[in-house]
Amino acid sequence: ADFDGQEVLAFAIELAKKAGNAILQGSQNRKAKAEADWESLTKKNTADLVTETDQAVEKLVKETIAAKYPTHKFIGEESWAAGEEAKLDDAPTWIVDPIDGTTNFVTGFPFCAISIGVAYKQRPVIGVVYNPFLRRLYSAWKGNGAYLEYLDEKGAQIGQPSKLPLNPIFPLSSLRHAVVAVEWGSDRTKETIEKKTLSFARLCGNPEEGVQGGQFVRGVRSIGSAALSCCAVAEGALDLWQEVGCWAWDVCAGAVIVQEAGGAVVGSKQAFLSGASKFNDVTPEVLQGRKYVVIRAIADSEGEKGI
Ligand code: LIP
Repeated sequence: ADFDGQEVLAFAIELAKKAGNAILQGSQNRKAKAEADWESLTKKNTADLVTETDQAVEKLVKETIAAKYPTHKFIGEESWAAGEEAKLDDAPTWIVDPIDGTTNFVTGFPFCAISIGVAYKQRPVIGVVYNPFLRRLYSAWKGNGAYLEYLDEKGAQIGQPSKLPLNPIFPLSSLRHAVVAVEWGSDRTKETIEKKTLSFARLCGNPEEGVQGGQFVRGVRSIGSAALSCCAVAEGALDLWQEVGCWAWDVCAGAVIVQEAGGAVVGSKQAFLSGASKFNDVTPEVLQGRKYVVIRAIADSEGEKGI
């Protein structure tokens, strides 16, 4: 076969550990550096950052992949920012965010990760997300389950059992019992922020309906990393995550992990219109659509009321 999923997964896991170490190294003094020179970190605006570490880690990952799999394609956040095209075709394509949660990385909020996804025939099939600060490594291969490993400082597994299968025990029965993550993103135009504020307000509650009758969710979070939000849904730590405006490299790996843990990934438009679980196919349009809802399996049709 031209694509050996098991081998690619094992390689991606080792690569994520290597990249994780580089991220940890790069985190020394990152804040002092940032305070000294915010301008040089800014991409499209002050809410959109890139650091030397993002670029160095992407280079490391890209070169290591090219040496092992010269025929595979590569789409990366920083390569794209530097002008490379990000076209998805049927070839195995690595879709990588060297540091997902760059703002967290700079400020030291320990929720950032290297996100390594692989799409084959335009569908995400391998996902590895590693948070080197909390030493949690999530991995999945389409059709073969999703796992969480806790690592020690040398990258070896710890704990008993050290590799947990991710399989949310019970599906979400109602949005009223849900802890939902949403993001403000880096697009701060009036139109976008107004729309997002409105949907956050709808999620949090309708004051006219009162506390008892309202449809509001139990809790709202924003953790600042799309990849880790997907993994949190896979773990059952979050019930739903929604974002408009992030990119394929933020979600490719997380999408496989969530699906293999029994959750669903859908484009925002489809979400809740006919039951998210019916759309659990990450088509190229969903992957590149920049609007995502990631959700634990829904137990009943409550979701059809929309959010
Ligand atoms: C970021 C995300 C974050 C999201 C931003 C951005 P970066 O990725 O993971 O959750 O709100 O839109 O895409 O820039 O830190 O790699």
